[in-house]
Amino acid sequence: MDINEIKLAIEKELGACRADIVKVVDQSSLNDFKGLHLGKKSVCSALFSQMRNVPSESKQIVGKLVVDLRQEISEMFNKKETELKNIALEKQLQNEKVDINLPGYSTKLGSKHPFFAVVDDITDFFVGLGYDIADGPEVESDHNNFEMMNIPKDHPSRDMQDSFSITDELVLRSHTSAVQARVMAASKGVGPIKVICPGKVYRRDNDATHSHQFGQVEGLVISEDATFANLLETLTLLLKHLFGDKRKVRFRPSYFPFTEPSIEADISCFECGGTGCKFCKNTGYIEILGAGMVHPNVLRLNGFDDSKYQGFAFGIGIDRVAMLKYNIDDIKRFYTNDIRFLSEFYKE
Ligand code: FA5
Repeated sequence: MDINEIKLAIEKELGACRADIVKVVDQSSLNDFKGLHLGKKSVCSALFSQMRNVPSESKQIVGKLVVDLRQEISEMFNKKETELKNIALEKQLQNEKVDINLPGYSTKLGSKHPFFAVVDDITDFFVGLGYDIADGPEVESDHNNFEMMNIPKDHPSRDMQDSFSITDELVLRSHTSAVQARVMAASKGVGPIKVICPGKVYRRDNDATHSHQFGQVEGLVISEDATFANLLETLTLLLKHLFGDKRKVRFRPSYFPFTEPSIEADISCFECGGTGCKFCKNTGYIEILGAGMVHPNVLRLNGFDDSKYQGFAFGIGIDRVAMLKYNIDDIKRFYTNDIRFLSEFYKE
């Protein structure tokens, strides 16, 4: 082949390529194009193999022409390949298109249940005074719930808290005082102890201010010098923190088998403000907590030397605090899941 014939063949091949590339519409026709014009049997390959017959003085010129031809065809191929990829991508984007004009779903944010708002408030208050937080199970041994709290089996003082028995030795705990026994056992007779124990408790009770399930926060302080004055100061600070100065607080002597002396604290009634009504059984006050100096028997039973250590303890009713704080008329509202009640505590 002389140089003119080669030039002619290149022109012809380029013309064929230009005509073929416009017919390429998908990957398969693109593959055919590649096979035909860049493959082993293509004009390009044939021209390369003809190179050995080209006279040496023309080799350089002819070689460049053939290399340029292959480059031009490759560019046609690459351009088409990119074009097809873009078309496919565009199609995919169209299919996955999100209509941002659709209105979104608005989610209503809830708020803390009033019961847990009170638990958190009381917990924060005591953590601020340097108390630790302890926990215990709701299914508790008779031993921890009663016996270690100086309430022996068959003793009349058991009547104060009628619990739900699971077996003779297991009960649903009737007060968070059961955690006292656990904390004291873990301390192995060595003080000081300064803990609160928030949790749920169960009793056979049922009226507007008494439920079969309710919450308490127990407090226990044992040291060589904890006094009754410290107890009164702690409780006064707590009740002021919870209810402010408006509600009247009164302490009165009481009885608990695990404390001596014992007291109870009442808050003026949320319904009548202290004049007397059906909620406060005409007393003007609602009982909120029990407390006292830890009974020496409890110290001894739980491994503490009562000639060295003394302490105080208290148990606050969480639901009662919430009722008085938020003027809630029936304790059962806390767990009947009435959304109208709960939505009163939503923050918009
Ligand atoms: C006790 O449970 C003692 N363990 C508290 C205590 C701890 C005293 C440490 C001394 C030392 P009481 O039974 O009074 O005490 O209950 C304490 C508080 O729990 C009550 O003041 C009241 O606020 C709440 N409470 C009691 N029974 C119910 C009930 N059925 N429903 C809702 N709250 C209740």
